[in-house]
Amino acid sequence: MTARQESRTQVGIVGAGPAGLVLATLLARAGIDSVVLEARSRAYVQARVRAGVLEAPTVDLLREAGVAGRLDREGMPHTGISLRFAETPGGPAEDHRIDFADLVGRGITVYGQQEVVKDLLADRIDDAGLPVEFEVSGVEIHDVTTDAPSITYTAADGTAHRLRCDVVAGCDGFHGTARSVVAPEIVERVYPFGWLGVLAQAAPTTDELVYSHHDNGFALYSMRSPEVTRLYLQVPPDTEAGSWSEARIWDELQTRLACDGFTLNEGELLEKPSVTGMRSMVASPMRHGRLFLAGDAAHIVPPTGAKGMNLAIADVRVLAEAVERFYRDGDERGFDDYSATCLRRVWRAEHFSWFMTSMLHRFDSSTEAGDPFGVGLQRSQLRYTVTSRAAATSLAENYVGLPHGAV
Ligand code: RFL
Ligand code: PHB
Repeated sequence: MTARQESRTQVGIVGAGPAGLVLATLLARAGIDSVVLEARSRAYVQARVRAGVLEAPTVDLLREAGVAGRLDREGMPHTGISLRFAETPGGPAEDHRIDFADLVGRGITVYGQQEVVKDLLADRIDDAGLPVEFEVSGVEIHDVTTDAPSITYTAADGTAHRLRCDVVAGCDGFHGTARSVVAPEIVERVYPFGWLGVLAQAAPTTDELVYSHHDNGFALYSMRSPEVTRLYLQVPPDTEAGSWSEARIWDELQTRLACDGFTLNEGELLEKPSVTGMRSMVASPMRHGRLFLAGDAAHIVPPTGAKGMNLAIADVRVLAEAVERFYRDGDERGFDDYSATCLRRVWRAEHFSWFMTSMLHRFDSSTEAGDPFGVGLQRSQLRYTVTSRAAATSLAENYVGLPHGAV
């Protein structure tokens, strides 16, 4: 057996999703070296279709980091969303616009997560020549309770490596391994449904996202560009994406999104439909010694509040500041505060995502008797949200994103 190749950096980052790549960018801007280790190929991570909504503080951060050039040119600024529902069961649905600009003076930007990832990889690899190792396997994190942790892994060419560092960032997502090294307490809730998502070559017919509460279940109307629509349907949790024909998907979208004056353009599906389970999960603490968890590795929200990627980016802002303080002043207080600081924002987003999920989905589709009391509560909450300026402002403030450090 050949010996492991040894190398050293300041921060070893596991995972090249939004958390790992934004962290690497912020550290580079502060003159701190890092190496990013990623299990998948560059092409794969650049093509993975996921989030679409950037909060205002996320856009601010990407601008400050100097990686928002294309986002500013191609991102679609939105100043509101619509909640669509019928006043009475079985009645005609109506749109109720939540006007973010009027209510909180800020908006969101619709820009695909994979576009953010492409921009960050281009900045790091193509422009700055900094390291991201793709297609690594067998990642193991060692000695995190000492001040000399390391990461062992097998590189794409089969060679064995040990990366020595001062700090390890576990940015390896929900299915990663870093969380097990921290061994945090986990609290979670699994919802009795999933989302079937499709990406279609079809021009959006409204400028804004539509969240539709319908007797058949929830539907979401979103977009990626002036030519591409992104759509989701609530489905039973164990649904095989392949069991829904294209015709059935469009039929159900037409039914659940039907509203006077609204047309849903249909078009060729640009990728196979996929089903995502819906869960809430919080791991705490988010740190063990010199290992820090960030993003989906530490917490999951159901996508109804559009918070997952934004939370991942908020975590690594806190981590980058703590690491900077450590190298600048030898001060570890940022490390000590990391978990509690992040978890305050995490729990706010958990609550908001749970609230949006609870208000908009059908929870009773599996039982014949249904849950008329639950539906009555949902309708009441929807009405209250669209008729009370205070309630609408609360939704708007959470949706566009509370300022970093505000909670
Ligand atoms: P990621 O993006 O999962 O990245 C983790 C990376 O780690 C790699 N990895 C490993 N690398 C090395 N060794 C290992 N052992 C490894 N194990 C894993 C993985 O290959 C991957 O590249 O986590 P990160 O960076 O924390 O980012 C989180 C976001 O991706 C996630 O929260 C969002 O996609 C959630 N989300 C949404 N978030 C929003 O802010 N707004 C939205 O509108 C939104 N919509 C969504 C969503 C997620 C969805 N799905 C599919 C889960 C809509 C959907 C349908
Ligand atoms: C998306 O465009 O993928 C999207 C938008 C809003 C959400 C979730 C996903 O709440």
